[in-house]
Amino acid sequence: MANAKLTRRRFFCAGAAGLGAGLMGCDRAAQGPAGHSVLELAEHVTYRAQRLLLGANRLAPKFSESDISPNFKANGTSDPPDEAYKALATNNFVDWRLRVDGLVANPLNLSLPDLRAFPARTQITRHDCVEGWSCIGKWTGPSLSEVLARVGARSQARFVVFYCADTMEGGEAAGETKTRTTLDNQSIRYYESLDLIDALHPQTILAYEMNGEPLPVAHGAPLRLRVERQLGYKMAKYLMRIELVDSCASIGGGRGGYWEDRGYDWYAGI
Ligand SMILES: Nc1nc2c(c(=O)[nH]1)N[C@H]1C(S)=C(S)[C@@H](COP(=O)(O)O)O[C@H]1N2
Ligand SMILES: [Mo]
Repeated sequence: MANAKLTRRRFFCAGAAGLGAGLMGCDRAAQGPAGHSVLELAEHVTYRAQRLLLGANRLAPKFSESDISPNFKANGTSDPPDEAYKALATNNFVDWRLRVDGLVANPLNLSLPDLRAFPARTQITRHDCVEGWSCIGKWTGPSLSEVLARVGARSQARFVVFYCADTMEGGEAAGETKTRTTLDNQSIRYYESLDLIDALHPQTILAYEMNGEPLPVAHGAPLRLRVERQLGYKMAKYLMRIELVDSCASIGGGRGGYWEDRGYDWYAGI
């Protein structure tokens, strides 16, 4: 298994040098979201090669209404412990806003009605979790590309970072609130990131509906990311903020996502 992976990576690395030359400058190909180590470079070249072989705009398979899973599993956080989130949920997310900022011309705070005013896209797709289960669901919401067009991404922007409401470690979830030092007090929330190729992909949407109903809390209310050609952990739930950046190195553990900081691949293409 390990050997096969290594061989595959070698093949991709070798292939990428030739295939990529005409499409991507070396400087660009050499930059992963997390920096410039040799390992990160290898991972980056691998995903670049996969994209070249599979096509950057390849669509994820679509399914029909009858394929929709009657019980879509909820995974990871299914009921955020954070008081601020609970207050928003109690009030039916009337006061919730999505902050969109960073390397943009016009930062915005978008309410749910603001998001519903964008052209909506509906897609029935299969969600594949790295743990080995899959479920099929129907998702509705604006294309991320429409929202990014509204804020006007600057040319330096290379990654889109998604910040979530749910504390994973060290915060209210741990049941401590008062007696910690400033450092301990930093609660770690779920976050994720995409490069612009996946961010602008037509099936990458900000979903406020699941199976024709407002997104339930267990699945990320009021808004979650759907990025249909990647594994489940990329699909950030409980979105609070989207930031355009030129590097993820200074965010969280620096590897582009909560699970990435704990060893998962940043590029989780399927
Ligand atoms: N904010 C947040 N987003 C998250 C998670 C999480 O724990 N918190 N878990 C991820 C994982 S591992 C999966 S498989 C999917 C699960 O989505 P679901 O609950 O709709 O099945 O959400 C992803 N997004
Ligand atoms: Mo997952």
